[in-house]
Amino acid sequence: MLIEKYAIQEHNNSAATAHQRRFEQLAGQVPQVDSLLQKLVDFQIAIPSWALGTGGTRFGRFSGGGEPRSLEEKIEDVGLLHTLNRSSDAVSLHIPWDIPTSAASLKALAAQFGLHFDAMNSNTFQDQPEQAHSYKFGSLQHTDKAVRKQAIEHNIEVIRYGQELGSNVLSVWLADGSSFPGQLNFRKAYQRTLESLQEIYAALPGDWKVFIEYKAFEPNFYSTTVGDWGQSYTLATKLGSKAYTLVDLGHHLPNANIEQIVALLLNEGKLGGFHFNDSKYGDDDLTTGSINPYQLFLIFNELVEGMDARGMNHVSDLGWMIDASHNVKDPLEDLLQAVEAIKIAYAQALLVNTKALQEAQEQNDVTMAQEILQQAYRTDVRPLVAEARLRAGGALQPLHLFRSLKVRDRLVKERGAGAVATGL
Ligand code: LRH
Ligand code: MN
Ligand code: MN
Repeated sequence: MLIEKYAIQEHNNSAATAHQRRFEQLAGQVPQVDSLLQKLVDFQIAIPSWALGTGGTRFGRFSGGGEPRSLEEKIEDVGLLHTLNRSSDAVSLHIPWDIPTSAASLKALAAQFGLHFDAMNSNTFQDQPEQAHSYKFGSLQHTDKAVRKQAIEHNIEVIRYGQELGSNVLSVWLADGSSFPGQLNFRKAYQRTLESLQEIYAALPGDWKVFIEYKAFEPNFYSTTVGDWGQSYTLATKLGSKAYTLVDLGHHLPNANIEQIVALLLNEGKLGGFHFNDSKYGDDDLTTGSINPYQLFLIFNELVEGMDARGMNHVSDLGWMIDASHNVKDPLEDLLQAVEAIKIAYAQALLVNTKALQEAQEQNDVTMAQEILQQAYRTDVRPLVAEARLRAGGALQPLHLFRSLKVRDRLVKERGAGAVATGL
C-alpha cells in the first residue's frame, strides 16, 4: 500500500498556515536554526521488524488485524512510516523471525522506499523446531560445547544474511543466566560466553560491528550473564575494536542513571547504539517517551555533548533503533509516536546551551545548571521537528494523516482482519 505524494502535499497545505505561525515564533529564538533543522532532517531511527505487529504478553495477544504477513509486508510497513515521517530509513531484522528468501529482491524492495537494513539480531533465546540442541540452560554460556557451537553457528549465519542485505552490525542479546542460586558457576558462564563471542567475532567482516546488549533480568530471574553495562563493557573490550555495548533503555534495574552509563560508555569509545523504548517497572517495551521523557532528554543531552566533544557523527557513529512491542496500540501509530518522541528529545538536547552549562558546572552553580537544562527541555520543539519533516518531504502531522487516510483500515482490507505478524 502506498501513500501518494499528493496526499502528503494536500495534508501539508491544509496544515501550513498554523504550522508556519508556530514555527516562525520559535525559529526567532533558536540560534542557527537552519543547521539545527538539517541535523533533525538527517537523523534516522531504525524500526525493528518485530514491532510491526501487536506484541503479546505471556498471557494473551490481541491483534488489531492487517499486520504484515511476510518480511516483504514488514518492509512495506516501514516504508509507510518513512513516507510519513522521513525519519525511519532502516529496518532491523531478527533471525529466524525474519528469514530473507531472496536478499536481492528484498534489498530492491527496501530501496524503493529509500530503506536499508540496520543491525541484524540473532536469537538463541528460543528453541526452533528443527534445532538439534535446546537453549533451556543457555546458549553461548552453555555447559555443553555442542550447544555453544550451535549458538555460535547461528550468529555466524545471521552475519551471512546481513552481508547479503547490506547490513554491517550484529546485535547479540543473550537470555543466558540462571533462575536459582547455585544453578550456575558465574565465572565459568562468563568465560564460556566470552570464548563463544570470540568465535563469532572472528567471523565478523572487517567493516562490521558487534553490539553486546545487556539486560538485568528476564527470562532468568536470579542472574543474567550479560546483566549490566559492566559485563557487556568487559566483553566488548576483550573482543576488540569492532565490539561495542548496546543500551536498551528497558534493561536496567529501577532508577538506574542511564544517562550516566551512556556518558561513560561514550567516553570510553564503547557505546555502540540504542534500543529505544520506555518502562515503568522492568523491560516493559513501552513507547519511547511515554513514561519518562525527561530521562530521554537527559540521555540525548549526554549524547549530543559527548559526541560533539569526540567529533562523532550524530547519524552514523551510533546505532539508533527502537525496540518496543505491546498489546494495545496500533503498531504503526505507536512507532510514529516513538520516532517523534526521539526526535523531540534530540531537538531539545540540541537547544541546550552547552557552553553556559559547562561554565555553570565549572563554577558549581547548581541552580543555573538545572535552569539551563530545563530551559531546553521545557521548550516546545514540536514546530522544529515538524519543519524538519516538511523540508525532508514528509507530513507535518504524520499520525493525523495516518488516521485521515485510514491506513490501518486499508491494510486490514488488503491483508485480512486475522493477519498477525511473526515475532514476540
Ligand atoms: C530482549 C530484547 C532484545 C531482543 C528483543 C526482541 O529483551 O530487548 O533486544 O532481541 O528484546
Ligand atoms: Mn532490546
Ligand atoms: Mn528487551
